[in-house]
Amino acid sequence: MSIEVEFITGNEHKFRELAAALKEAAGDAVRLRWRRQRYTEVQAGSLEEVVLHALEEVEGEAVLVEDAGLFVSALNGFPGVYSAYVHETIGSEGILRMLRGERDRRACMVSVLGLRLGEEVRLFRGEVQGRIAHRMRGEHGFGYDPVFIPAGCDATFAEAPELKAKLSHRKRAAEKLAEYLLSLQR
Ligand code: ITT
Repeated sequence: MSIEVEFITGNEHKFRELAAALKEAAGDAVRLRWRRQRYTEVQAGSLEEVVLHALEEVEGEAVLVEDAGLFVSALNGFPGVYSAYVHETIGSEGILRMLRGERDRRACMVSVLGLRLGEEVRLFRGEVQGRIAHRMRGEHGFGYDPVFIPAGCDATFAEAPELKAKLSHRKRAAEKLAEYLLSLQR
């Protein structure tokens, strides 16, 4: 038996990364389909609230949405829930500018996946700690990947996609999601 889930996102990178992570964690037991659709991202205080609101808006029997963000310690967690808007406006360069001269480069990337299966709603959170590079590095990935270096590493996610596939916030959230979906099939 396998479960088919529709991942609703306008971002193809997110779809590819999540599909690969789920495949690794659940094999053929979970099939992820991509529904390329944008939905309203409410202005809220947490990624969880954004996801819960999105799940109220989208239709479907087995649907998944994700809200992700970059939380920079020296900026008290900014851009956080505003990550998409900040990326569209000032980009990763803007984050580098705000951190110019700052020694505390710590940051965290977070993914919150929201699943609705019939009436049941579940959230799965994944985090990866790291730091902000001093300049943009690497060609792979998307979003803030060129400036994010996971803890214990020297390369940014954009320089080392294999590293991102192994330990990203999305990978960690996907493992929790896979565990839940597999538990339904036992
Ligand atoms: P949706 O259609 O799924 O909302 P999105 O690209 O708007 O796609 P988010 O709102 O979840 O995705 O992402 C917020 C911002 O964080 C956005 O600018 C992304 O590019 C960036 N981001 C998300 N995941 C990332 C990742 O794995 N690495 C680097 N940046 C990421």
